[in-house]
Amino acid sequence: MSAFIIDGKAIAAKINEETRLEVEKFRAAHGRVPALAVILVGDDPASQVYVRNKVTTCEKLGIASKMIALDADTDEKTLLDKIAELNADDAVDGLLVQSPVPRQIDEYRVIQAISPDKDVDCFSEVNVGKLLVGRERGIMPCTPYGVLELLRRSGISCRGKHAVVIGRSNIVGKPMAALLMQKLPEADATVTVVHSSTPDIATYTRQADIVIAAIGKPRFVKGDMLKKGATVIDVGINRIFDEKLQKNRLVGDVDFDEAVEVAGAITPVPGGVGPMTIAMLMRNTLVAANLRCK
Ligand code: BQF
Repeated sequence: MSAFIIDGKAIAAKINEETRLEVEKFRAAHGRVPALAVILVGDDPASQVYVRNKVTTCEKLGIASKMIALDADTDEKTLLDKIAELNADDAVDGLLVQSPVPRQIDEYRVIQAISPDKDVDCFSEVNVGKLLVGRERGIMPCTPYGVLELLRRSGISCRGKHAVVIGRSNIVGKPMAALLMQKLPEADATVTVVHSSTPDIATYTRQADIVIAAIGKPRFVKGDMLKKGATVIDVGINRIFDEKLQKNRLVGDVDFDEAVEVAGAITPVPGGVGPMTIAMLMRNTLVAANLRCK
């Protein structure tokens, strides 16, 4: 029996439609639309695709967007000045700097420079702190929250289940674990985090009801690392050269062909978590706009 394939693209489209209607209400109430500013430093091709996804989705939902492209050799001061300008700009509700930034710039300092009220990525110390103590104001980390929504809207409960998160990044692994263990109806899991220094990752994943793969290693999770019927959420986006197709293609952190035969439900790459990340960014922008109007 092959696993149920969770259609992230379709679920994200549903969420985006809900956001579009809320944007319309916001416009009726405030006489303007929510606005997102995206700063891109340099010309990394993957980053360009991600920024384009964000800007085009904004356009579809009626959210105003502003893309600020800076040269690859931009210094930190110039970027921090730009952030300060956008922090002070009343027409901007959400602000993010596309990751990664070039080496001459300290990404941590850049993230902390963004006003927590406009921090729609939910990366700032204040917002991460609020998430951890269960006091978020509505802005949630995009990818982890997207994963939770994907599960909830697929009718997969996390309550009391054993969730194993592979990876401990500040963007996915850590906030994912924090969210999953929240005492909320859509979370409430028993959480294990494994990472690059864990000796035998398979020992843990074989005990998991839900596996969330976010390690950035193409097809790392094999079929024999999974319990029969487990839910497998693949957060990985890796570009590999496909010998058969003789071109680059996207693969996740999960060996899909193997895992689909063992899992009960699984997300594909592309069309799984990726579109959800964008949908939650749009939602965060709307939430930030509503909070700023209070
Ligand atoms: C899809 C990202 C690593 C590092 C920085 C849809 C996206 C990707 C895939 C997308 C990502 C990954 C984004 C699909 C934004 C997700 O159909 O599968 C959308 O645009 N993402 C990012 O902004 O920065 C990253 C991954």
